[in-house]
Formats: sequence, structure tokens, C-alpha cells
Amino acid sequence: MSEDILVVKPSLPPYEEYIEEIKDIWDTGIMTHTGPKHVELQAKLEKYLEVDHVELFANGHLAMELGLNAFGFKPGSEVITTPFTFASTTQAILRNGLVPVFCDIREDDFTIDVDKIEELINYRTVAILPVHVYGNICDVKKIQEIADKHGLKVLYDGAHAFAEKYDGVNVSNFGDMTMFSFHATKVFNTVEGGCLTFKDESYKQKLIGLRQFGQIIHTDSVPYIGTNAKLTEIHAAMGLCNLRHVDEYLEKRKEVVNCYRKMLSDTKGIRLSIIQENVSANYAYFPIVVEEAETGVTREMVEQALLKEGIFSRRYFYPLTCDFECCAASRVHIDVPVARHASERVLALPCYSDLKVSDVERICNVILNTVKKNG
Ligand code: T4K
Repeated sequence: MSEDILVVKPSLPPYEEYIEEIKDIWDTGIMTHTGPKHVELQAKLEKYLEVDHVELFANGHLAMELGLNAFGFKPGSEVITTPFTFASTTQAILRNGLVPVFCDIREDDFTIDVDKIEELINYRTVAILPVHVYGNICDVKKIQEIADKHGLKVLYDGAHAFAEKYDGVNVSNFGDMTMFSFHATKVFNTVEGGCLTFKDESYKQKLIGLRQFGQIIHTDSVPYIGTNAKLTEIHAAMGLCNLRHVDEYLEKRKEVVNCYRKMLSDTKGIRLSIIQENVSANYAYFPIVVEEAETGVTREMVEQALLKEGIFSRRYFYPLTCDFECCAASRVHIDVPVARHASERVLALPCYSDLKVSDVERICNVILNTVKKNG
């Protein structure tokens, strides 16, 4: 009997390495509040991500929420974004009292359709929040052109895009800010955690303040309405260990994705995301779109066939976030046929660094047999 295969699994450093890393926390008793591990991880990430500034947060969601907050937009202002994403992206906009305006996505890589952005801009528009979904990088050049033309800020949801480069430039450098998630299920993890990257130093003090109760640290001054979004030393220690191994994790993920592509390319009724030639990929997710019109086989049939074999896939991302009940009062624009088509047919297949190639072959064979038997 084969073991169950989950859709994602954390990449973990050797147990002994982590224990060694947290030893001095026991000696110093410094557990949180921008301690030495936090400071070390921040510096190492600035180097690894080749960016001027990194600020760390308790998770990717809070990083994004506070990044938006730091821009200081008037409540009710509009932010152009996509609904084909995890709940967090849209929630970050709503929790800032801003209005998400939903733009459709491209069919081939699921990122924001840049040709549809400008028609959504009006006098209330203040920002664009595009998502590098599955690690597919948005058309960052065109987005910057539009933002410059209309005086808009750009915050990238790069939750899936850690370590990627676009035309040789680390993606942490695009837009005004980029958020990366360090959740346990991500390419690089601190168990829970996340960061913002940015080039403009003037955001730094405000972000640090927002992260720690609105204070200017080590003073009595509390100029901002902040929260508690600090990354603990225990989490930072996991980050320090994982950063030593992240390039190995990426290599293993590459093998997994290459095997999927080899076995599933040219399968009738199964559409794969395009390979972005100018992006050095991190192989974060492996989505397929099950086009039932071609074979009669639906996503649900594939999902169930996998489940029968103990293989867990996920409908990332269904439903569209614009269909969430909590968006009902504020969704300004929901004409998103391409996103809707993808969301109703997409299935993320298991993808993580420890997934064996033999297991990928097993997963693909279940899919191929399902298509052959029913298609
Ligand atoms: N923006 C985007 C585009 C995102 O995708 C995300 C998060 C964010 C923003 C926000 O970043 P964070 O605030 O999370 O840093 C999971 C992750 O929790 C979430 O981080 C991720 N995106 C999202 C795509 O997936 P769920 O609700 O699907 O997770 P869950 O608990 O059902 O777990 C999924 C699988 O992972 C299961 O098969 C079990 C496995 N797993 C999970 C955990 C928590 C493990 O093996 N170990 C674990 O510790 O959201």
C-alpha cells in the first residue's frame, strides 16, 4: 500500500541543525522584538534577494496588509487586483478600508492581463496589487509603465515567487514593494512568516512602527495605528537554517516539475501553464487546467481519481475571491471570464522538494489513465 501524498509538504532542515541554531536563544532569553536572529535573517535575505531593504513580519498576509497601509491611502480608494489568488490578497485590501477592483487574468500564465488594467483606472484608483501566481511573474515592465503614467503605487503579491528572477533581475526589486510568504508550505519557510522588499528607504521606519504597535521603537512616540506582526526568534532561526538549504530545495522541485511536464505535456484535455522563458523559476506549484470540453473529463473526475489513490490535489484557486461573501458590498468590477474559466477547472498537483520522481510518475499515470478511460 503506497503512502498518501499531500499537495504540499514543508521543506525542513536537518533536525540537529535547527536545534543547534536555537541553542543561543536559551542562553540569551531573547525570543522576539527584532532580536539577533531576526536581524541576521534580514541581512542575509537582503543579500540573497539582491534588494536594498527587507522587513520581516509574522506572516505574509500581515506583511501585505501593512505594506498597503504604509502607503497611507484614503479609505474607499480603489486598488486594481486579480481574483484568481488566495484569500489573503483581497483581504489585505479590504482590511485597509480600500476597494478591490478585479481585473481579469491571462489564460496562459494566470497573471493579471495588463491590457485590461487601464480601462479600470479612475480618479479613485491609487494602486495596483498584482499576484505572481504559482511563481509566474507578471508583466512587470508594462505594469510599471501604467503605474508611472497614472501616478499609482504597485505592491506585488509575491507569496509564490521567492528567489525568482525576471530578465536576470530578482523579482524583489519590482514595483514599490513586494511581499513574500514564508509559510510552512512555501519554497522558503520560517514556519509562519513573510517579508516586504523595497528600494525606497522612507518606508522603513513606518513599516517597523506598524509591525510593533505603531511605535517608533525605543521612544515614547506612537505615530501610527499599528499591530503586532513581529517575527519571533524561533521562526527566524528556522529561516536561517532553511536559507542554507533553499538552493537544494529549488533543485529538487525542478526535477519534480520537469517530470510532470515530460509526462503531461501534449495530453488532450490537460492544459499546463506556459514556461516563462525570461524567468528563472522556483517551481513553487504545478497547476493543471482540466478542459472538459476537449475530452469530457472534468477536474472533479481527476481530483476523485487521485483521491482514490491517496493523492491530495487542491483547487488553488477556487472560488474566485471576488465571489466571497465578504466582497459582496465592495466588489466594483467582476467581469473576469478568463479567471472564472480557470478557477472552475484548475487543480494544483502535489509539488514539494521531497516529492519523489516515482511518486510524480504515479500521479501522472492516474491522470493519464483517467483521461484515456473517460475521454
Ligand atoms: N498571497 C498568496 C497568493 C498566497 O498564496 C498566500 C498564502 C498569501 C498571500 C498569504 O501568505 P501567508 O500569510 O500564509 O504567509 C495554504 C497556506 O496556508 C497559505 O500560506 C498559502 N498561501 C495557500 C495557497 O495555501 P490552505 O488553507 O490551503 O492550507 P492548509 O492548511 O489546508 O494546508 C495545505 C496542505 O499543506 C495540506 O495538504 C497539509 C500541508 N501542510 C500544511 C501545514 C499548515 C503541511 O504539510 N504542514 C503544515 O504545517 O493555505
